Amino acid sequence: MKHRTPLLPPFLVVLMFTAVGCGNTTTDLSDAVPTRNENEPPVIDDTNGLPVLPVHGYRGGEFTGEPYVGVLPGGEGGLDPDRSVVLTRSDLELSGEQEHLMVMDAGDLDGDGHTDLIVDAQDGGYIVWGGPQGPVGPAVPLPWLSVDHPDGMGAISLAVGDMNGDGDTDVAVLDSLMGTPTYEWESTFHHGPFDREGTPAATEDLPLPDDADDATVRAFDADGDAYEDLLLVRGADESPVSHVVLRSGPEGPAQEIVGDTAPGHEHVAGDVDGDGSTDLLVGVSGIPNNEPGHDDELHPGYVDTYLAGEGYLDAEPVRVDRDTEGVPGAAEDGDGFGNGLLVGDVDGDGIDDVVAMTGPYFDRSTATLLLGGAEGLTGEGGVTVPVPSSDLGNMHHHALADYNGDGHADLVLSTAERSIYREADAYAVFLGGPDGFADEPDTVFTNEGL
Ligand SMILES: [Ca+2]
Ligand SMILES: [Ca+2]
Ligand SMILES: [Ca+2]
Ligand SMILES: [Ca+2]
Repeated sequence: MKHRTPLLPPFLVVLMFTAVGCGNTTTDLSDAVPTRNENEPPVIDDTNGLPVLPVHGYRGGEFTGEPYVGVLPGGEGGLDPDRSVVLTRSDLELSGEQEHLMVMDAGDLDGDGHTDLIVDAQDGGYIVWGGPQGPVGPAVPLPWLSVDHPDGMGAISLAVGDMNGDGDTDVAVLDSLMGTPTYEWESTFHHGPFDREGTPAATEDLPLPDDADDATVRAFDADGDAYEDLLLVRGADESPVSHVVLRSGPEGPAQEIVGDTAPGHEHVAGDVDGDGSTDLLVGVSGIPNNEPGHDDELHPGYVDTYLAGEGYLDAEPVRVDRDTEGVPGAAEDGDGFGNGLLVGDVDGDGIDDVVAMTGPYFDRSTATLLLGGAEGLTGEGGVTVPVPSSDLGNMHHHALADYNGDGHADLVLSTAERSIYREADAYAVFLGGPDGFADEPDTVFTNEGL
């Protein structure tokens, strides 16, 4: 059964494409709680030109603490918790105390150059406008973003980007009617810019394929033109499923179906061969879904790359697993390779690289760096980083962006959102360099001091 998973994400968790598993009964708590889209492009800080990491959580522990949303700015150590801007419900002038706050996505919706946060506040969807010092209250309710419709219609997914190429940031919303066997859904395209009341310049229907009921949407540029395209990420609990690339144009998103990917669990988009167009990478962990109705088989994990180009989704992807030359370790059943992907240029050669989390199973105990190059993603130069242990839960892939501005993407691991009964969230930042990452994180902190 589905639960509501605004997602994410992942900019923040930012823009990669993490398929959100639902209703699983395995030990992977990460798939039992809402997550954001972690591989989306970093949001640029309003104050020092470095990326910021939008965050949400609880001060003082979930269920007992105070929920907040905000941003962690980039800085010398990768992320600068001392300069964080976090806002509680009272800062946002929202009623209620314990209701969660969650950043669903971020972007400059009013075109003033400051990053704005789209927030699920449990009783509705809101925008928190950005300013020169970061996000500020009060939160402004968004009538077009229902997260608690009386009939169960809740926005499960947003895509933020300029999909009609006019220079203004747009928002595509996929709503789904939960808790019924009918899987009703509706989808809308809101043109930017948005005024300070959150009203879009125009709104129209977003035509999606008939089976979008169990899906989420992500924005990414599939063909290198001025229009951000959509990836419709189908959900199938934890089983690998294919996802649909939809081309955008002057008329907006979903003008044409480009094609389907092969079945996978995880997605990121980046230019891993340096030709200027965005490639699509699909991680297949090989860990079977043990719920009834699924027949996936246990196998070694792998990462498939679809190098962008005409008809690229029809071409055979380039596959990397742990038996590929240069990749540390050896492919084996249950290795969970590719169970979590992030993309960014770590070695600073101008070509995107990939961090693939590795098991065993759902453990994500190591992060494997795979370097991009003229031939795309190969095993060449692959290195692994041990994932630090934390009293606050298992760390997982969170973000990969150049937070200290030295030209090398930095890896953020965290416990955020991966523990249901968390007391606090822990973060570890590995600064990127010409040789990848050090074995130990450069910065470790928790959200208690934010
Ligand atoms: Ca703004
Ligand atoms: Ca636009
Ligand atoms: Ca690179
Ligand atoms: Ca860096």
